Order: sequence, then structure tokens, then C-alpha cells
Amino acid sequence: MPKRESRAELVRTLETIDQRLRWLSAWIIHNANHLRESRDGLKVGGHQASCASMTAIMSALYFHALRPQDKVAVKPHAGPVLHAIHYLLGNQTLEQLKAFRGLGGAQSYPSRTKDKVPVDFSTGSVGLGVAVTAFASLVQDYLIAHGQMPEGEAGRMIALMGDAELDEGNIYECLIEGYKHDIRNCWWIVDYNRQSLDSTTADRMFRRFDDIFETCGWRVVTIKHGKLQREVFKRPGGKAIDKWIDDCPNAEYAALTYQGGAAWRARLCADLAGDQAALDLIASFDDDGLSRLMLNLGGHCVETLIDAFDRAQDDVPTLFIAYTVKGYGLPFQGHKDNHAGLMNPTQMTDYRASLGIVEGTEWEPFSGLGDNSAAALKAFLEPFRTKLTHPARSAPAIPVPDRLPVPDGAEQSTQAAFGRILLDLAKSGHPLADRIVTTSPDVTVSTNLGAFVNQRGLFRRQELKDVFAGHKIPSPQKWAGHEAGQHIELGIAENNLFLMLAALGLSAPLFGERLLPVGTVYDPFISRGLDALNYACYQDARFLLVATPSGLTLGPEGGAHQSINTPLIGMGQPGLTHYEPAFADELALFMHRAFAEMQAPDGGSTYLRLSTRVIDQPDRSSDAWQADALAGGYWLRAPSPGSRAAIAFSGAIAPEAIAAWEQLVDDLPGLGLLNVTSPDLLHRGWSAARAARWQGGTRQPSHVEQLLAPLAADAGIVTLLDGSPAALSWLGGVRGQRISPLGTDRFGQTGDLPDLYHTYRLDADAVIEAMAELLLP
Ligand SMILES: Cc1ncc(C[n+]2csc(CCOP(=O)(O)OP(=O)(O)O)c2C)c(N)n1
Ligand SMILES: [Mg+2]
Repeated sequence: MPKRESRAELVRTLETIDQRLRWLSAWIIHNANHLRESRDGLKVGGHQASCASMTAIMSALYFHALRPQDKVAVKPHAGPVLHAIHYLLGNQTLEQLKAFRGLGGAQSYPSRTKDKVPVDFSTGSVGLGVAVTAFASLVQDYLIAHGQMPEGEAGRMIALMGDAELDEGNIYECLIEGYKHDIRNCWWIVDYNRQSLDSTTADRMFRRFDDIFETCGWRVVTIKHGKLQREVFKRPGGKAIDKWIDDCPNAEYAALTYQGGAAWRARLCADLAGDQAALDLIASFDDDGLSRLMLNLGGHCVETLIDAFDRAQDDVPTLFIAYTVKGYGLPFQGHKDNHAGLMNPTQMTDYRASLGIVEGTEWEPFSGLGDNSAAALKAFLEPFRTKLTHPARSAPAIPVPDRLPVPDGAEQSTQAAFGRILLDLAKSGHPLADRIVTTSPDVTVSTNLGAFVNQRGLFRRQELKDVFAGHKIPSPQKWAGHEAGQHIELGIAENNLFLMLAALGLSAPLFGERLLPVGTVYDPFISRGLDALNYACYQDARFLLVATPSGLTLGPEGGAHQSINTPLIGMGQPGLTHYEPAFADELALFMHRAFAEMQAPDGGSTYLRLSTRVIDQPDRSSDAWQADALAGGYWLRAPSPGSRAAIAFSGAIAPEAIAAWEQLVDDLPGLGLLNVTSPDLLHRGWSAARAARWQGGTRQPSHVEQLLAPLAADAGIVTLLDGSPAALSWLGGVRGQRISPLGTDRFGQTGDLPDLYHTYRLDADAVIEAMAELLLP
């Protein structure tokens, strides 16, 4: 802890930084909106008010409390403040700031992959950036427990968050899960400006957050008043002002903040009319002084902030509620509509002048400070250049075996085969198995992960005995929890699954240790966590998602559990390669690829759509099919050159496609049977090949073009999958061949497979009818 005088100096420096950050963030946004040429007439945007609300908090955090090993998720709308910090440090270029929100420039919201300054967690979709820090702290504990990171290197996972983010349900799902796992080393710092996008937030909630977080094992530190307010409250009449502030509704406080000193005086004098001491105290301030007093909330007082941070130096998860004013210090402070508000050029000129910044020197980091102050500030900032710019971590790749053995069995389901492949890996003792971390939102058993967990155990920081095993009660699941366990058990909350996968999948860049996350979920419930899945992919987290069971093929459990549009999700999600294997050997191949892709510099994550349906496995005469299968599709029965017809199918509905082929082939000699293992890869390859031509590359035919090339130009293709027909119907556009797409676009229902396939036109008869319609005149 610094000495008293140096602490006073520190406070002054942090105040200067606060002021610089507020100015620079406002200027970055102003430049983009008012000075940079607009070619499209669109508002560029940016959030000056949201930035101003947080600059003191960020000054106190980044230039006092933060340690090199800590990681931060920055409130999306405070992105410009982060850029301003790195600009002050000399780590961000003027060019990037001038291009804020432009192509290749500083991003509107902090982005791990696109920004040129270090960003630990991307943010943008409110709530997710907050919750991912809790999961990152769990990942850190996992690494420590597995001896992959020394305890002494543990950092704090910190979220700088807006108060409206507390309305997102995913926050509470994560709190509950965090409590179960006894998370630590996590700080959430709320910019409690009591304003969201639309309005001021509900007064009734403010005490409830304490209850909710404390119930979940968090320490809650409320930073309500700044030093000036606390001092004034001690003067005669001060208690009445303190109480008045406590009782004042959020909206009233915000409106008075906007109106300024005279309005504060009128209102306080009216409300405290009977209290002479309070009136005298109010009268001792001029209007500006009174306004300054009323706005001296804890979140704008760096001294109060650093004191609060200094007092929380243990590993208890902590929620700091820092009271702030949205738009603090700017003309629209407190105005309920200020979220997307921009200062106009005149206001900006006044603001610049108030800081002593000479016109034309707006971008100079220390402009307006005076030589001595500027030199002192530069010297203060110097050590932070390296401290706040930890180099990107990398981790050596974990070797992947040459192949993953295919489970035995003439009849198998892809789901059971998945469990078997993981079990075999667990038993093999291959180094890959030691880095796998599995996780599932309460569907571990029903997605066939159980056997892996039997082998490798549940991850628990404190040992957890298997009570049933202790009582010698027979059960196939023998799940003891211990530090070496490799399965992270989650409650039913699919959002948490994807945030867990995001955090695990960033283990290499965040902590320099590679983990290979495998998450399982029922296929329809991917939708429940879709934004979190997108969020994980957006920041290039690497994982394997196994979704099963899927489609109508689930059978009797019925419509609420039968996924329909997930193949389209798989096709539409960047950063995620989707495969729908029909057979166990395909699955082994795709899992093998997934573990390699997860670790490749330009790789990505994988989504496998599996099924519980047990089907006949093909006799393979060679491995020749594999390269095509990995590329998205292969001919299970090759068409003869010039063939007039083909059937293209995906996944566990293979037996219907094969049966239709067998019934049709005599009438249609040369009929092809195409197994589309990844509509996603086929489509992407096709699009990329077309784009290459216009991007100056050479036009190589894509895999799907090559696959369809043997068919006659006017061939008919019937497509079949247990999901949205649109996932395959586009095949007709590749060479202009005619298509009849079969699939489901209605909700499912209970039934056995013959009934369901018949009702939804997914059986061999439907294929034959569709083919007849295509080919007969
Ligand atoms: C999931 C999601 N929904 C909606 C939005 C649009 N949005 C952006 S900011 C915001 C409110 C922000 O309020 P708060 O978190 O209090 O931040 P402040 O700007 O007040 O600091 C909303 C609704 C979003 N970014 N993400
Ligand atoms: Mg807010």
C-alpha cells in the first residue's frame, strides 16, 4: 500500500486519467460521427454517455487494481475507453482510433479477434461477457487442480458491466452454477448509472441485488458515495441530504442531474424546507458546487474506488455496485435518452475548451495538461505499457492419434458410438484423453457421456464421494468428484453449457494451457443457448459440440424434443463446422478431425448432430470414401456417368434412402446415392469457389460441384434429411439440376419411426414418389 502522500498523488493522477479517458472516448466517437467523411448517410454511432459513466472505474481498475494475470470483459459500450487506455499507453494507433467503427478500425465493442489491442473477452451481447468471466474462473481452477497452472499465478476474472446487464437471465443461471462450483477470483463491477437503453431502471431492485448475490456466496460491496459526499454528510444538516439521496427515485435523480445546480437547489430546498441546518448546508454551495456534490457518487470517485478494490484482495467472488451518472460530466448527463446521444459540434467545442485543449491538438494524448503534468503522467503510464499488454498466450498442440478406432458392431447408433469412442480414448491413456474436458447441462447420461465420466471422474475442487457406490447400491454411473476429474457437471441451463464451452475453449489463449472441450446437449435445445453459442464462436473459442438425439428420429418422445432447423443453424453459424454422420466410422473420422481443428491456428469448432437410432453399418472395401466424407459428402453408391437421377441424404435416415435406392435402381440404372455428411461444408465450399473467381483467385470447382458433375445436366435429385429440407434443397442450384426436397418443416409429434416417417414423408415410398414426380413427364 503506498504512503499517504503518494496515495494522494496517485488519486490525482487517476483523476487526470479519468478525465483524459472521458475526453478521448468522446472524441473518438465524435470524430467518427461528425468529422470523418460519411459515404452512406448512416449514423455511425457510439456511446459517449456509457463511456463517461465508466472512465473513473476503468482508471482505478486499469491503473491501480489490475494485475498482469487478471483478465477483463469490458462493458460493450465502453469499448472506446479501452481503446483510449491503450492509446494513452502508446499501444493503440491514431489510425485505428480515427477508423473507429470503420472497416478494419477499432471495433464498436471490444473484440478478441478483430481489435488490435489486447481484448481478453469479446463483448456486445449484454450479459454474456459478464457471465463468461465466472466460467473462466472455473477453468482457471480446473487448470490449477490439474497441475497445469501454479496456484500463485491465478488471476482475477473481471467483468465491467452495465447495470441493465443485471436484467439478463443468463446472469442468474451463471450465478447458480457458480455457487455450485464454489467459484472464486471473480469480480463483477457494476456501472450502476440506473439507466438502460430506453429509460431509467426500476428503483425496487436496488436492494435485491445484494440479497441475490449474497445468497449465491458473493460479497457485495456498494460504492455509493464519493469522498466529498461522505465528508459533507458529516457536517450539520448533512444527514438529511444523505437520507434525501437514499430516498430519491432513480428517474428524479437523473432528471435533476441533467437540469443542474439551480434545479438541485430548488428541489432540495423544497423537500428539506423544515430543516434549517440542511438549508444552511445547501446554501454554502454555489450552483456548480451543489451539482458537483450531488454527482459525487462512488463510481466517479477514484479514491473511493481504489479503497474498495484494495479491501477486496482475497479470492471471494465480489460484486461491486458503483453508483454512477450516465454521461457524467457531459451536457446530456442524466438525460433518460442519452444512451445513443451524441454531443453536437458546439457542445464538443465547449467541452474541449473546458479542458484547455487547443483546437487541432485533440488527438494528442496529453493535450491541455501543461508540460510538467504531461511529463509526470507519461512517467506514471510507462510501466503499464507492458503490464497491460500481456503477449498473446499460445499452447503447444496436443498430439492427436492417427485415427480414432471405430466401435465394433454391425448395427450401431451414432450416439452410442460417440460414447464408446470417448470411452476407448479415456482407457487408452493417450495424452489427448488427458486434455479432454467434457461438460453437459444435466444430460450426461442420456447423451452417452457416462462411461467417460466413470473413467475420468467429475471435476470438483473438494472431494465428492459417490454416496450410492459407498452404500454398494448397484449403478452403471460411478461418479466420484475430485480435483483430477475431467467432467464439469452443469445444471439444466443450455446457456451455461455454451458459456462453459466458450471459457474452456479459450483456455489456450487466456491461460497458455490447452484444453479440448467436448459438450453434449439434446439437439433441439441448442436453440436455448444459441446466442451464447454464437458468442463462443465469435471470439474463436474452440470446442466440440455433440448434439443428440436429433430430429423426428427421436421417435416416441415427441414434438417438443424433435429438432427441425438445427442443420440450418449448423450451416449458418460461422466458426462452427457442422457434420451429420450416418455411420459410426464417419463419426470416428469427424471426431478425429474435430480434435485437430480445435487446435489448428486457422481451425474452429465442430458441431456433430447425432442420433439414438440403431442402423446397419456399411461394409467398406477401402478408406477411399473418407476424404470426400471429410469434405462434406461422398457417393455411397456412385452414379454412372450421365446418370439421370440421384438420391442425396444426411444422417440417421440412411436406411430409408438406401431402401429407396434399392427399389429404384433397376428402373433407373446408374442411380447415385449421395451421403451428405456436411451440408455446411458443401455449401461453404461452393460459395467460396464462386467468390474466389471475383476475388482474383483461380476458380477451382468446389467439392459439391465435383460430386454432382457425373450426373446429367438435367438429372433429378431427391434430397432427404430429418430436419429442414432447405439444408439440402440448394443442391439444385449448383448445376441447375432438378430437386425434390424431402424433410420436415412442421413440428414433430409422438409416434414410432414407420408412422412418423410415413406421416412426414421421410420413408422410402416418399423418395420413390418424389423421384417419379421429377422424372416422369
Ligand atoms: C442481448 C442484447 N440485447 C440488447 C442489446 C441492446 N443494448 C445495448 S446497451 C443496452 C442497455 C445498456 O444499459 P446498461 O447495461 O445499463 O449500460 P449503460 O450504457 O447504461 O452503461 C441495450 C438494451 C444488446 N447489446 N444486447
Ligand atoms: Mg446503465
